[in-house]
Amino acid sequence: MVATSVDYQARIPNNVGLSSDRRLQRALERWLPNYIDWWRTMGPEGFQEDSIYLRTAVSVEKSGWAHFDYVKMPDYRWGIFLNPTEEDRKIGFGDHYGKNAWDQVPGEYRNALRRIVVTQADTEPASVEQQRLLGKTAPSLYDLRNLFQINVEEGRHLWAMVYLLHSYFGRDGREEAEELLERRSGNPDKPRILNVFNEPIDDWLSFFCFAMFTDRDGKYQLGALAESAFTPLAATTRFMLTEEAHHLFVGQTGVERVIQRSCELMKGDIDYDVTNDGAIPLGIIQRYINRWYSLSLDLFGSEVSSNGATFFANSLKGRFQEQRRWDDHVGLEGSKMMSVVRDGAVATEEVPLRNAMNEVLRDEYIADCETALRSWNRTCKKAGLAFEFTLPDRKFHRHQGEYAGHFFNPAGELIDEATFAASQSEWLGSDEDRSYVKSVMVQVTEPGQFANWIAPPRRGINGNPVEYKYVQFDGHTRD
Ligand code: BYC
Repeated sequence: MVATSVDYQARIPNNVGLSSDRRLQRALERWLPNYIDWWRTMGPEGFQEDSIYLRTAVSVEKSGWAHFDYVKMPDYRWGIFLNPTEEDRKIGFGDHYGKNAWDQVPGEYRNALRRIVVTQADTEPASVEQQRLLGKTAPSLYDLRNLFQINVEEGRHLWAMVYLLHSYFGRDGREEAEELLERRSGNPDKPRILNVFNEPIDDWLSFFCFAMFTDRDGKYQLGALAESAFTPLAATTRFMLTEEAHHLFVGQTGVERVIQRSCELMKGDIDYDVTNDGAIPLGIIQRYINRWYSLSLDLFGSEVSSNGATFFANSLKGRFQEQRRWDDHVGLEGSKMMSVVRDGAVATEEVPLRNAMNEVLRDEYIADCETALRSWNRTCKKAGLAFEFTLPDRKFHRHQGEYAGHFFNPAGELIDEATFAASQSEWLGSDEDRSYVKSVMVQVTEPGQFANWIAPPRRGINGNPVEYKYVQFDGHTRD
């Protein structure tokens, strides 16, 4: 067992017995002020002295793990929590299948595991940086609070990964932890590691698409790491997944509320132009979906990946819900048919299963995204509008892996660069689309009121009404 009972009174709340490991405790307490400095400079701009109605993790029990109250963000209790794991945990996949799981990092896998932890860790502060200006244009107090909830929890996920680095990777781990606070989203000299985390998120439709599509990659990556033979990583990511569900909810329902509002204004007339009312046309929403979905597909890595094969073989990273969904956990037998580009045409090739692990995970992700699309399309149908949102083909607009460097239309047909360039704005949004969306982003701070481009949610947070005062501007920092 890695987890102990929760010590919530400690400077760093935790259930990892921090008070009994003075060296680690001191190292993390030294990291804490650097983290707070980073939060104050790179976290949400303004609002730091305001009281936000936030959920804080206080326990790892399934019921009652969270506490809701008003908190000033810099005072948020960023803690380290691991889900308890079974006493006699066995390895569930790969070459070490069936052997005892590891409480320490095996020397031969140290570099690979550190790389996985650092890559995961890097996304967390990156997303906070990407979203730092959004508060100034929040469409309601409800949405403003949800943004900050996500931001503080991404901060806590960084803590979770930094705990692993400090605790299990010695001096290298401590150096990596420092660097996590030094890289900056979008900075050409010291960018974040994965491509999407360097893309600006400067309007709320982008934010909702990011929480829908990019956070959903997080669900699958964390799910795969939750299977790891390295128990501390599995236990940490399992608890992160508990928090992650809310982020996906914000994304999926956020996009849905934008669609719903436009549909309401269209009153069944597919030709009605909702820009008359400052709402967002369905065509623009589709283009934003195309962009954020295709960017997020890149996060699964190459279709054919020897790294992916090694991670699986070494029992470091499994498949999503490996135990529940798969029978063969060794993966030496099967194969996967994959579309590849050969001699200027798309061909099908058979790839050994282990080399296709990134693609296996991407398949699960795509199926999950399709479910959300069906729900959005029901919203259009209910409003009597013959409009269907679609996901572009997985080969469209890719920058990593097999399809990078080639050009595809959203239907997945190989095209030449000039044809792609000619239709790029129609598929991925134009400067005009983006400046229009930005132009309707106005800050609304009256409890229960919403900007005209978004419908209110069905219900409020934690049993409170939608018109609850989710943010109190004690600090008068909202402008
Ligand atoms: N951008 O075989 P390859 C989340 C690199 S999101 C830039 O293709 P591999 C969150 C790769 O590192 C979840 N580089 O792929 C969401 C490798 O580099 P090196 C984050 C990329 O190794 C919202 C090279 O290309 N978690 O939590 O299987 C808000 C060739 O490698 C990209 C994780 O990612 C890219 N998109 O990598 C907040 C889990 N893709 O070694 C949070 C940990 C690949 O040649 N990461 N490369 O220098 C991993 O498991 C793997 O590293 C990857 C795939 C999934 C990224």
